[in-house]
Amino acid sequence: MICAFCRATALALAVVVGGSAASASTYTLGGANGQSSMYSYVADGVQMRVTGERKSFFGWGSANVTRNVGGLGVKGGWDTDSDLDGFFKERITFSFGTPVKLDNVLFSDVDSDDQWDIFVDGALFANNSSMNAFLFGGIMADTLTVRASDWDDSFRVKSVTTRAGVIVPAAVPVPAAVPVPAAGLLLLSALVGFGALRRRKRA
Ligand SMILES: [Ca+2]
Ligand SMILES: [Ca+2]
Ligand SMILES: [Ca+2]
Repeated sequence: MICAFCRATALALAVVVGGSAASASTYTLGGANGQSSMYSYVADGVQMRVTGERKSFFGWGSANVTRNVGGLGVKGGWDTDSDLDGFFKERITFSFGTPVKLDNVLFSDVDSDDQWDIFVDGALFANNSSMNAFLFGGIMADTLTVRASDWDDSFRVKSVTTRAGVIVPAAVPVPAAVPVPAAGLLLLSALVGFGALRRRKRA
């Protein structure tokens, strides 16, 4: 039997989820089985390209993105695991056509030993996280990168959700303007000084 409080909480949660869904765009990544050097998705007119990489002795190199109903993974070389896995040090990058406000990313095929490192615009945002869905709080991003943290991590990226709304570029610091009275005084004293100089020259 479901307790009344639990049911009320579940209902409230459903309302919250339903409410936020109206103002968010979700890229659902799962689809027909396959692999490609790049997958492309569109949500609310914003294109998102997905590419994969794998780290070898020579550094990061491109690898195929794999797809199944559960979401996207990465596979390349001798890799037999089509998930995004840490054994072959794989990472997957989502590049947006225009900057977006990130809301969350959802993972699938997640076991208790799976963790991810998250990068926003190339900068580390979260290390060794197991938060699923991972919440971004609306941070602005051109790219989102997910990397398997350790050798034993193996999972898929199921969806990426962005928030609706006009993107306001980060404010550029502007030097403080000199208050008008002070500027006026400065100008006045300069003029007076200039005038005095001219009078002295003429004399
Ligand atoms: Ca893999
Ligand atoms: Ca797993
Ligand atoms: Ca792990």
